[in-house]
Amino acid sequence: MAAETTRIERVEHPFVPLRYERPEPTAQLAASRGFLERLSRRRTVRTFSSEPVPLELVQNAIAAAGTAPSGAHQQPWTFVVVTDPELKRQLRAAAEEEERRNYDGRMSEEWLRALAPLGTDAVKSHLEDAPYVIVVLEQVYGVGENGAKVKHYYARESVGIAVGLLLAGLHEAGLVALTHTPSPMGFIRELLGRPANERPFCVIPVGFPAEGTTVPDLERKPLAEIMVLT
Ligand code: IYR
Repeated sequence: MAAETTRIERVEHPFVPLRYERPEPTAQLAASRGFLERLSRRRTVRTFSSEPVPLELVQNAIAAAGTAPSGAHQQPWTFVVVTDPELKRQLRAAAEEEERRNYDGRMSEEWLRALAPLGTDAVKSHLEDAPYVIVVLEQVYGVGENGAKVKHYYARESVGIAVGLLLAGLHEAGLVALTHTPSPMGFIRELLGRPANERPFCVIPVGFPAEGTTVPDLERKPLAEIMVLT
């Protein structure tokens, strides 16, 4: 019976052979080390040059993000690439208004202390300076034919994975980015005129670093601290 069911499903949802080329062990190790070394050099940057960036670099990184695995392969993400200076200005103004309230009382002392090493404040010039501001939206549910709601599974987790790939792709392209989570983010959906099923997930200004950019002197946890082998 089980075999029968499987056969019928395979006719409706056929599989194709996996395209997989097993690398030589030495090439495999070199690729893995190279990837780690390149990613280790990624830093979050908060000051951007307004120098233009070829659009294809951003398109390719977003297409790479779109290769992320997702719950039930529903691909519950939208990436809005904001380039219009007026829209960027409005984004900045709205974000700064909210952030001023955060920094002037909405955030706890403990939170402010945790952020102190990063040097963040309510000034969000990156939203205007960076040539691209990618707004990542989570499709909380899908919209089917005649507007019916389609349940999405693990949308948040899926979008989180996609953002990881996006950041890696931008870094590979020699660009810098900031993973920015304005809070609250509701204003963004309105400003961009996005539909009700899309919830802003994060905002990623992208570009080249401004001349003289500095970053906090941070260290990453060593492997021994983040990996448990049992
Ligand atoms: N959303 C605020 C505060 C902020 C919170 C965390 I957690 C950060 O890692 C950085 C900033 C802001 O954008 O400034």
